[in-house]
Amino acid sequence: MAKKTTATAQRTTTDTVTIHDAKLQRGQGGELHQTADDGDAAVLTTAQGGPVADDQNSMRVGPRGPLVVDDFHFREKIFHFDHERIPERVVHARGYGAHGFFETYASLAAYTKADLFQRPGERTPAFVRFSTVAGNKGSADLARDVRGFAVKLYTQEGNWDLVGNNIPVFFIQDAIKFPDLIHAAKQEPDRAFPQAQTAHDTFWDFISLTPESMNMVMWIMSDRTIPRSFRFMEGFGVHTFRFVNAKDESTFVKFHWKPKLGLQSVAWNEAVKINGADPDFHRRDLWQAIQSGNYPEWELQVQLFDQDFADGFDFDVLDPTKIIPEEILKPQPVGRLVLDRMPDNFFAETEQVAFMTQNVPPGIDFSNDPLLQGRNFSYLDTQLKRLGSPNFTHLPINAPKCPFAHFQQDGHMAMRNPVGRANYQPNSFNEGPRESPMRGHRSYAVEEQGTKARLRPESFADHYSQARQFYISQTPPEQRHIAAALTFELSKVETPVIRERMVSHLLNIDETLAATVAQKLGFQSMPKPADAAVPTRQDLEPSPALSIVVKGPKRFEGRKLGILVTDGVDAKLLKGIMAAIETESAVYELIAPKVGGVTASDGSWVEAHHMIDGGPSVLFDAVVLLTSTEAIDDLVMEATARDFVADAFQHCKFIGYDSSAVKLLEKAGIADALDEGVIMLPGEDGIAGFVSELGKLRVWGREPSVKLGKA
Ligand code: HDD
Repeated sequence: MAKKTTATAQRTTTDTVTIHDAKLQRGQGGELHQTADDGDAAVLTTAQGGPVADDQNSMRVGPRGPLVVDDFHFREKIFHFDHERIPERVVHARGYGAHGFFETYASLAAYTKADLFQRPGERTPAFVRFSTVAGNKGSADLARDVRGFAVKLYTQEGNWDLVGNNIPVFFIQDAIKFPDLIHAAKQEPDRAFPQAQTAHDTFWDFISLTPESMNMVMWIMSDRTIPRSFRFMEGFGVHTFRFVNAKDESTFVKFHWKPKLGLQSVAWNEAVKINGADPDFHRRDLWQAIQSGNYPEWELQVQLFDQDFADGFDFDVLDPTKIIPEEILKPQPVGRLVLDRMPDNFFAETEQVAFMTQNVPPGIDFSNDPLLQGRNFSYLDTQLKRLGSPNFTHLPINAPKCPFAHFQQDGHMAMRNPVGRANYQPNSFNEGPRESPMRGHRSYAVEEQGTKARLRPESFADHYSQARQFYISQTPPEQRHIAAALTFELSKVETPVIRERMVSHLLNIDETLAATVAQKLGFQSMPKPADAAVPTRQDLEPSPALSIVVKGPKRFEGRKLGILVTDGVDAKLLKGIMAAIETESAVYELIAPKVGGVTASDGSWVEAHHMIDGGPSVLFDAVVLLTSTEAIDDLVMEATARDFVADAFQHCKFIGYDSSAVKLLEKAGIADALDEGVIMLPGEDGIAGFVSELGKLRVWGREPSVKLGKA
């Protein structure tokens, strides 16, 4: 006898079952269907709009027979699914975006006619996408990598895309090297690994053969490439651009985004663990902040300068591997960017958003930076490849929000089609838009001359001086992290000559750094310094603005406290800490030994966000241990609880604890090493004093003793 395998046979009992607020009901043949017939739900249709009677079972001949080809609903559903993916971005594949606005502080009419900078208080809608560069779309958030910081501003005179990074310099000086750089950085082509990592031979091979990358190398080996949150990183337009005013006068400009909450990064050992505990750490952070109304904010600052400044500056302002130190040219605040809304749909908005450096409104123009000019050529192509049609500007996320009119027509998926007879101009029918010499974009009328050739200017030849300046501008812990990062990355390089070549470059940057890395890599002798076209300048002053620690926050605002609680937790102390954290505009999450929560000393139930396994201390900026004499003996037996404390300690975090938690400090092996960052609560200055201490974020003085990142 044939087995009965239909849905009817498998589902037996009740006639109506509620699943996700929809109803399952039996059809005429007894099959179960999710149905809208007696509820508020919309009727499920095909893409052609036809109502669907059964979305659970494909059409077949008999209960165990073959499927039939006239099941158009099945065909359409599977066809569409098969085509859901579009190519991921060739770089910056993994990203996360949000909507917001840019608000102008004061008129910049003296410098630029760009409409968004004319009226104080004016708000321009914005969409921002943050990204990592090398990893594929599904890679982890805490990869050591540059972060993209791409801003689309929907101005009244067209979209302006400022497609920047969280680092103000770049690896290469000429866009023709970009494919080589990216090929070298991504997975090696034969083995397809490592994913989202530069710690491999091909990357360091290319870098060690490309001395112009050395300034960028210092930046990427610093903690800038392991940010704690998108919310706590800077953004940079990198290149020198031009402002052009109504009188057609030009001023050079560099763009900087400064996070209101200050800079913050994680430790490398922490990054590695975060990637395991929560590969979506940065996404979740942005999502949670915006959904809870803690809107991240950046100030736009501009460095403005003229040709005389450019001529007198130590380096070529067209060279994208150089900065203009803030101490030499102070950035001016000109507005703020606030992100206050997550996309409704990730694919429609974040995945399909198309940034292009060449999208500039009237009043903003390019300089002759060869990297910028090459980028202006590249970004249009990639959108066509990725989005599949020249009509990608018809997608709502890419469409301007100002009136627009042109004669571009047809093509795949044309959503907006011109009406009328004349689809060209000039025409005799007085139809369609006309150009406006007064309003339209005009490039700055710079006079150019020269011999056509493939060349690199002499003024781009100094590859080490600013790398040195960056290094000497860092605080001691930050310098240690650079040495440790270089050691780690080069330890993964299998080809000895590549390691040696890198150390020979480091010798031109800082001898102590080179010696530290060489010693850790086990060099028996030092290589010679790399040949340098220009000797490294020793006279450049340190620029404190280059340090993350110096630019850190003043308060714990915007950060997250992890509170480990057990049954019997002191209810009053816990409530006091939670209230103080809220007053600080920070957030907390509770971690308990079991899923669910704990019963506090006053008998109240305290709901926990995580069990210890799911809420390791790497997910928090500081931690508190609140337990009880009844619960502590069980707690210390949990390896995850001991790791929670030991990790927080070795990552130099502040740890608050109550007297019952002393045993946990002992079992975690830190009881003998307590310092000013491990604070018994409520503490001498009360809970408010403890929370104020948290604003320092890390006890860097502890680091040498725990040997975190000590190269
Ligand atoms: Fe690029 C994407 C930033 C050099 C070619 N780039 C891309 C994104 C950012 C940057 C943030 C992601 C945009 C998004 O979120 O969709 N790129 C930079 C910066 C550079 C830079 C700051 C140097 C200062 N890029 C650069 C060069 C080239 C490209 C020299 C090619 C000659 N970049 C691309 C691209 C991408 C891209 C292939 C991939 C996806 C996309 O454009 O939309 O065209």
